[in-house]
Amino acid sequence: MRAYWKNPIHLNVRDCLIALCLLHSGALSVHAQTQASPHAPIVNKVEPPNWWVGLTPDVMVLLSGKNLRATHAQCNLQEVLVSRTQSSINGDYLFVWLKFLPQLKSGTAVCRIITTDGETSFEFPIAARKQILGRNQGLSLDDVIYLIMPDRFANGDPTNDEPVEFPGSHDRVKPRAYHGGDLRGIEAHLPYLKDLGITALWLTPVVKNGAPADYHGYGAVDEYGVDPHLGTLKDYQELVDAAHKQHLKVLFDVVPNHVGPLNTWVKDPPMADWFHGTAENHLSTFSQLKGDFYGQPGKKDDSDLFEALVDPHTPPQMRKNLTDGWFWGILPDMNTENPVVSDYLIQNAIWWAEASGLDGYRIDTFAYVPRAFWAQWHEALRRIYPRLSTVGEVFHPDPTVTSFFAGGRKGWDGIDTQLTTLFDFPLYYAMRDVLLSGAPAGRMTNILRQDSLYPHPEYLVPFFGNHDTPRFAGAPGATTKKLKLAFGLALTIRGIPEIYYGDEIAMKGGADPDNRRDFPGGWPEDENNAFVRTGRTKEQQEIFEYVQTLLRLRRENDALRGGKLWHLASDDSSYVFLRESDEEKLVIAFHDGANVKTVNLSLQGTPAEAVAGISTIFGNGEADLAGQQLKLVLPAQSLTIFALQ
Ligand SMILES: [Ca+2]
Ligand SMILES: [Ca+2]
Repeated sequence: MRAYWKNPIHLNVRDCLIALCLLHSGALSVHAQTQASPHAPIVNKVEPPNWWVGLTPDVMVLLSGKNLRATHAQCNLQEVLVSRTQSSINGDYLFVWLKFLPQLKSGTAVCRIITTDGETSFEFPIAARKQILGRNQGLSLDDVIYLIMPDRFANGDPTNDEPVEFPGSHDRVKPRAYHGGDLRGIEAHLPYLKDLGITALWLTPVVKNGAPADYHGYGAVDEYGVDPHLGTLKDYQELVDAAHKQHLKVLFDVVPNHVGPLNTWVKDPPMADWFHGTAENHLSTFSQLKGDFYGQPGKKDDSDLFEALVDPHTPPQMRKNLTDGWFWGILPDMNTENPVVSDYLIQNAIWWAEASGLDGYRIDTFAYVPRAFWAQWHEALRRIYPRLSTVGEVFHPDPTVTSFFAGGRKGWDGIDTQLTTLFDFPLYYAMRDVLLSGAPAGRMTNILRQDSLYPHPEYLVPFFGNHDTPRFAGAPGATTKKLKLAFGLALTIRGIPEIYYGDEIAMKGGADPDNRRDFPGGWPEDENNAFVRTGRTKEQQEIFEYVQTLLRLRRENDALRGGKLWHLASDDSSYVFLRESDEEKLVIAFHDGANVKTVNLSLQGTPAEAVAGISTIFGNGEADLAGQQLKLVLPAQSLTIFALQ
């Protein structure tokens, strides 16, 4: 970027020297102020720290510091106008609304802040945008997502294991401490992920967190900084670039609902209504309604009662805990109804998209944020990044609940969230119930029949595990065969599947944090390195190859990716379905019973009625086609894929 000085009259000589020096060194963008008065203004932080030409017509800058009750603000670039400012009552914050004139070129604006007690300035670099090609791509039906918790995957840089500002935070023995995994570790293992066959990464949040137990990333203290345990912004940018070069996409885990309890905003918010409530006085997300409100006494699943959010008959008061409460009673809840908060969060998402080239957002705690915000947030992002995908977390077993949050049509409230798609939590619950608790296989068919509730069910994200659920392989009743069945279903059913890191090598573990163990081989001192074949146990290799083969079949067979799903048979122990594309028809036969099973079915009246032959392309099931009569012989606990000719 290039600096130029159209209006130097507002700068004194020292300001100019400091600014030029900083520009040359690429260092800090905040100047020390020049006055000696103890009441003189000080800027410690500028959010966003920079912006881009032609991205938006204006930007709202949040300055943090001291004595920022500005009487006047002006930038040295003629094309950057200060349209208004607003300081917090205590002077610790100043919002500066900048307007960009169309002729603005790249450069660094130096903006002066004048108060009754002195003046200071801050730098605001405005760069040309990078080539758009290959960035901000969005997901497609060809994608398979791989979820990584960066602290637990691979340690690519031992020097950041315990940053100076976080003494005592690193200890691999403690399940809730930082373990040293980082962004460079992920970059170093992209070839492993390519070899496995996934196409997109979802990393749990990379923003800076504050507590020694925040290795998971969901307690932000700086919305514009990469956590120093994980690396730097440059590391993140390089990771996204490296992923793109290898045709892998990257999803950013964004958390507009809340920040961490240690965020400085909690004790000193930029506005009185920055959060829903205060540290001393706030609601919690625990629903005030109990399960019996909807006839579910003794409700066992661990989801909140989102029914109240989708129910047109609940008065706002019955929904308030969920939308305005602090998550678990501890995570400060952003007041997205405040337009300044909303703008802050929207700009933050635009900034990460532009700064890194990321391809989409996984959106945390989606249901806990008022829906009007999501409409605004998506609209602002899509204006710039029309292809950007968003995947919402609505942790709930009922499709009538989850589908309410899907974008593409308005709900009873007149709002279209514009969310691209959702994680298929209802199918997750059904798959686990079927595979681990002996529920009938038809439970899954019962979920799939409700696909009509979604505008685009083909984009749903099926999965059987993530960072918030006990490891499948560690669950009671899990076996290698069961794990294979879980992969078999998740990777052949409709949608864009998600795989949780380490499930491909049968990593074990119970509930959080035991489900977030270190990937073996990610640390130089590890005894076994499961990233390479020679380091895997027989069981690990068996699962790895199973997943790898299924992912290869997905690449080779478009019916497995975007093909239409047709039920062929469903009962207590089996589910047989057809995936149909223009080019091909595949039959997938899932059988969870303890004995071999013969399934006889007629293809008459199905899209497969005119086929002439059938052959097994995956698994050990056998098929015999006589006219339109199909006979399948399915081994105990097996998944077979047949190609129809
Ligand atoms: Ca490290
Ligand atoms: Ca909320």
